[in-house]
Amino acid sequence: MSSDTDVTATTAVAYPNIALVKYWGKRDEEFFLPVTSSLSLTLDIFPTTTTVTVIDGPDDVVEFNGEVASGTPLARITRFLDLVRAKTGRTERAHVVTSNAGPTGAGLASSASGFAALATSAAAAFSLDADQRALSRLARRGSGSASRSIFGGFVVWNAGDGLGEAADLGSYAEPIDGGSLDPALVVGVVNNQAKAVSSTVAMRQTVATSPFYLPWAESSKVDLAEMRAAIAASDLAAVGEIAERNALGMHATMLTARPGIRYLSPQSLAILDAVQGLRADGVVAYATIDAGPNVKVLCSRADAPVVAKTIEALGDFVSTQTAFSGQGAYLLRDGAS
Ligand code: 2P0
Repeated sequence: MSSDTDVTATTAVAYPNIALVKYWGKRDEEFFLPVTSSLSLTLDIFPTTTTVTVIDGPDDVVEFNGEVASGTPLARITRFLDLVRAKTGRTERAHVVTSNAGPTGAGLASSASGFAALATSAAAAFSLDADQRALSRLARRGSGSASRSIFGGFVVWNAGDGLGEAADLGSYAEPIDGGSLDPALVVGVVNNQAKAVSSTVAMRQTVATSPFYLPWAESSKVDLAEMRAAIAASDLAAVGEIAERNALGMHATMLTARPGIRYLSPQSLAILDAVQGLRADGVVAYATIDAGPNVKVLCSRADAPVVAKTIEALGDFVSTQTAFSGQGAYLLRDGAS
């Protein structure tokens, strides 16, 4: 029996989210404060499960998908746990065991589910008194998009105003009513390997150098307002149209960074063509793409099989996974003994 058994262990589960109005660019890197507000759908596939145990040892120990972490991944988690320790006034180290059911670092939102699960489990293990909004703000400090995975369904991350500690309180996610929408996201997986350029680095370079960045950020405010209205009206076609234009605009900002950053591959473009073909055939299907070549196709639950079949018919280079609206982060059990 491990010496961990006499201390508090908590396990949390969180799901990835896919933004329909994207977060791309920080106004404050230390506090993970975004330039723009964003809006997402939490999925019901590819969960992260994370157990945090408070330990007596000298250092945090992290096991990631069965391997002991070191270097940058370990440092990122220790830095995050330092925030929890600072908020609680506690000094103990933690043993973190985390696993992703889906691909890691492939533009499939593993850092969103990862830090939402870590925030939820670490807060419980260190007895941090935090409601969901506070957990969203905490998760944000690990990875911006993780702020949204605290909640299920459609979620808005309010950018807030200002910089530094004073702005921290105003930047959090909250769920919004999805009306009668019952969307599916058919994920066309063309590459499940970790990306060469991280989102953090890519968005920093984009904000600093792309002449298209500010116009996109401005247009994103319009997209968010129109997206809220489209969701309130349960208008899936409008939701898809806005999501697709917002994502393509985000990729335009990366392509025009100096040097340019390109996550889109020929396989991504083949799927975009197939989605256009589906629309020409009267299927309500729209694409969104994140920091990787994989394409997510928004459609109704009823149309998901035909969308998946159409994408798979493109060839062996692509497989699909169909996701629906999923739940927010939750504690699996309290392992305190
Ligand atoms: C999003 N992405 O809104 C956007 C769209 C990727 C493209 O949030 O630097 O891993 O840790 O805050 O959250 C991916 O960026 O970046 C992301 P950090 P994160 O989902």
